[in-house]
Amino acid sequence: MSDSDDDGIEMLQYKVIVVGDGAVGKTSLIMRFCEDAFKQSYKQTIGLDFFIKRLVLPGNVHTTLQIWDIGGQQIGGKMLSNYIFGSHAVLFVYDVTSAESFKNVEDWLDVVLQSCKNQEKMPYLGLVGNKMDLNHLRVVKAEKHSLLAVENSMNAFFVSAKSGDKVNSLFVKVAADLAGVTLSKAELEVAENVTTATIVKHEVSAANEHSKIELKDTIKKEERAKEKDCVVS
Ligand code: G3D
Ligand code: MG
Repeated sequence: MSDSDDDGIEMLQYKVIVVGDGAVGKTSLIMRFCEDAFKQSYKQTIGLDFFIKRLVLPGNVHTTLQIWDIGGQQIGGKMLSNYIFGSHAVLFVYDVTSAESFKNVEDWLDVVLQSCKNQEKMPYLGLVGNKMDLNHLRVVKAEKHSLLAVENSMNAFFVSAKSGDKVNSLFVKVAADLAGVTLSKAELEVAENVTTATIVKHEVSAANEHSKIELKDTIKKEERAKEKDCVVS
């Protein structure tokens, strides 16, 4: 998806959905990236939230990530397919200290593949092991993670929303891959250290589906007004 801003700079826009079992750290991960903050707990999202972050990638490639938090939606949840449809990337988050949350990634994957089967292009898939700061309690081995990723053409990531480790580079890598920008190791390292102020938090109540249709326009207006750029180049 692309658009131009007021200066005529092409803006690539991507919808990124974050899925996974409850309590794996989806909201924490998004908040860490978008607000560079970690709270011990977030109240359960009722509808769904989405956040917007603008990234300027090497080569002056301007991208906007719309990052959707599915909140309390469970596998089999009625609205889930609607949220997932049209996504450019899906991040499957599990908790490295929970074998169950890792096992359930396959069920999340089934839901996503089913929801996107009529999409022109299948979304980019990322497998994200979170809570790496709890390495001493880790039960999901790196080999299992890699195997699942390879078998399902997923890109593999390990992060800690709590410490912030590898969170920025995760989202920057996703944006770069979607935009077709190749990042050097040094650029990824820079990305890891970029911290930015952000952004806009939207709440879309499940009952108010109409507002989703108007999302795009709202995003455009609000991002111009409130966003700050995150420059990686
Ligand atoms: P969810 O949005 O997937 O449901 P949350 O998950 O972001 O609400 O996080 C669930 C719990 O895991 C929270 O703790 C949160 O603080 C914790 N958490 C999230 N990410 C990390 C991480 O990287 N490391 C550690 N150690 N904890 C993390 P509570 O205590 O509220 O259950
Ligand atoms: Mg949450």
